[in-house]
Order: sequence, then C-alpha cells, then structure tokens
Amino acid sequence: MSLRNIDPDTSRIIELEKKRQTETISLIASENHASAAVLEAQGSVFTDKYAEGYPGQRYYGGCEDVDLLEDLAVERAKELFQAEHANVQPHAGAQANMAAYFALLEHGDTAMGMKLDHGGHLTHGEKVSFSGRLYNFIKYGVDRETERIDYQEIEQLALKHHPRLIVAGASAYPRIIDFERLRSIADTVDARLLIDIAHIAGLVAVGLHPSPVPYADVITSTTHKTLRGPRSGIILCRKELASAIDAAVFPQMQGGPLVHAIAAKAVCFHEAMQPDFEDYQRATLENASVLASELQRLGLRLISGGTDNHLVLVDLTAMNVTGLQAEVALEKAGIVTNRDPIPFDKRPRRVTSGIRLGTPAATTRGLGKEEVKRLAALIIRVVTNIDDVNVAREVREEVRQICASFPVPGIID
Ligand code: DSN
Repeated sequence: MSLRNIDPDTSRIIELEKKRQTETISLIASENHASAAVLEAQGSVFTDKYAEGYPGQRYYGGCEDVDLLEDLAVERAKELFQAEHANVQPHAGAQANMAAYFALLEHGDTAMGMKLDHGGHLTHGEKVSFSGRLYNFIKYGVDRETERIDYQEIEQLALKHHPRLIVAGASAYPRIIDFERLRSIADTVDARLLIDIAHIAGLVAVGLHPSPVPYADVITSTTHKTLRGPRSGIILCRKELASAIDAAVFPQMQGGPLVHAIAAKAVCFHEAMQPDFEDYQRATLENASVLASELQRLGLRLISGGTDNHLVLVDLTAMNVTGLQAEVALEKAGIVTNRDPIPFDKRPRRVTSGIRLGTPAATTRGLGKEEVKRLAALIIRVVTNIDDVNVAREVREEVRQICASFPVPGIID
C-alpha cells in the first residue's frame, strides 16, 4: 500500500511541499536539492537498523551490512577530502561541532569563534547555544571598513586570551577564508584549529575553495549544503585525533547512528567525485558572481562588496527595508530567502538589516546566468515595492514560469 492510502494527511503535506519547491526558487544559501539517488538511500531499509559502535565493534547483532556501508562512506569521505580520518556518524553540523569540542576541550576552557552577526554560527560559541554555555568563547569578527575577517584582531585576541581552540568557518561570509593564516595564529598560541566547512564543503571537495585539510586539526561539516547530500554531518581529522573524535561522537554524545543517513552520505560522496560535480560547483560560483554584480548594478549594497563563494549578503539599510520585510515580500513573490544580520547590525536578530542569498539550489535545478540576471531584477522589483501585492503577484507568476523549465531533480512523479 502506498503512503497516500495509509496516511493521506502526511502524504498530502508532502505533496504540498513538492509543489512549493517546484513552483518557487530557493535562494537560501544553506539549502540544496538532493538527487533522487540520495533520497532513495535515505529512505532505505537501513532506517530500521540499530548499530551503536563502529564497524567491527558494534553493540548489536546483524550489523554486517551496516559495517560494509559505514566503511564505504568513511573511505569515500577520506578520498573526497584527502583526509586521514573521517567519522560519518554525526547527525548534523551542530552535533559534529559538539563532538569536536568534546574531543578537544574541557568544560570551561577558552576557545575563539566568529560572531554570529558577522557571519559565524550559533555553535561557534554563542551564549544561546550549548557552545557558549559550556565553554568560554571569545568572539572575533570582520573589519568595519572591509567587512572581511580581521585576522589581526584574531591574532591579538589569541595572544591576550590563549585559547585552547580557534574555530573558524561561517554561515554568512561571502569571501575565501585564509586557513593558512589561521593555522599560523593558532600555532603562535599553541591552540588547536577547528574549521567548519558546512557551507563551502562542495567547493572544497572540488578545489574551488582552498582546503583546510593541510592546516586544521579537525574539520566539521554538514552534508546538505553545497555538498548536496542528505541533511547530516561529518567530521574529518588527523589520524592522531581519530580515537578522541570517534569516542566523542559515540558514546559521549550520540547513541545509535542514523544508518539510513550514512547510506545517503555514501551516495553523496560518490556523486561529489564525479566530473559533473565540479561543473556544478563552478556554475554555482558563476551564478553567485552574476547575482552579486547584477544586484550591485541595480543599486543594492553587498557586504564586503561582492562574493568569492556561493552566497551574497545584502545590506538593505539604504532601501529603508528590514531583512524580515524583504524575506516575507520575496517569499510572497516565489523567491525563498532568509533574513540575516549584517556586521554591526543595529536591528534585532529577529528583524535584521540584511538578507542572505545563495545559488546552490537554483544551480542544481539548472538555472544559468540569464535566469539569475532575471532573478536579480525581480528581487530589486520586490524590495523597492515592498508592500505592493500586485508586484508580488506579477513577480510570482514570472518565477513560476522560470520554474516550469527547471524541475527539481529529486522530485519524480
Ligand atoms: N542554519 C544553517 C544556515 O542556514 O547556514 C547553518 O546551520
């Protein structure tokens, strides 16, 4: 019996979501559209299996196939990123970071991380997160003028506070991150270096963003952003930290791994090693670059003046529009984004002065430079007519027409 017959309510909501994804464009920089193969693996019979432990050392019987699967995923992750060790069990990016902190820090230790409103992440030491509650995080940010990471400030703070760990990597930072410089700062104060590549993992995998592997002690990531896999996490590290990382993931932090998610991660790593994945990442970058230059040409101010990666951060202050207003108006017009604080934002976090736009999901659907230029013009039209329902309706119709030519790969009826 099909889901539609067994549970029509849930089935109907899934159909609604398929329609929403099909008829709108996601410009949320952290989203993507996983392939049908990833979705199939994630929905596989591995959903049923308990497998606490690691390959060859499980606490349950019947794990011979899980062992094959986890070994496959680990080997692929190591090959993809040229890493010495991989743990593919973290349920998500936050869990990957938590496990890394458990492996590298003691409760109350001093660490450093990037401020959330300068592009960092909750789990990089924000007070509202476990990371800011369990550890003494000193926060660094971007330079007020250049709006780029202020490496001098990081160095000064490191010399002053002697952290045991420096965390870098970002959720809303449009520029290349200098991992070599961070390593050298960490070495100056004998700190460990953790790089969170959640946003840029796909770019790193194909060499379109410098890899942190030669410089970082530990690398954490999600697998569903530019990497285009299932919603999940991974940790990479040097061999000498392997047992500490593995013990931190299980049994310190997690119980049974989500084996179906590991299956989908194995597929994702396989897909990321195919030649067309590099083409896709290149197209994602080109689309982001076109989006940035069009938005600027049409009058919007971008944080740091542009982008080197898959995202742009728009400062709406001069438009007299808040991030919240823009997010709501764009959604009505079929363009899905998220409001985001800009560096030194004067507005509260629930409102913000910015929106973050990214091209990974739209590029997966096949949108190219011409469509991105059209989208940039539509975005301007919406934010300059923020309360105009007729404009929203007209733009929504145009977005629907664009969408009709670019199906979502994982949605097969
Ligand atoms: N929520 C993710 C993002 O949107 O970047 C980070 O965890």
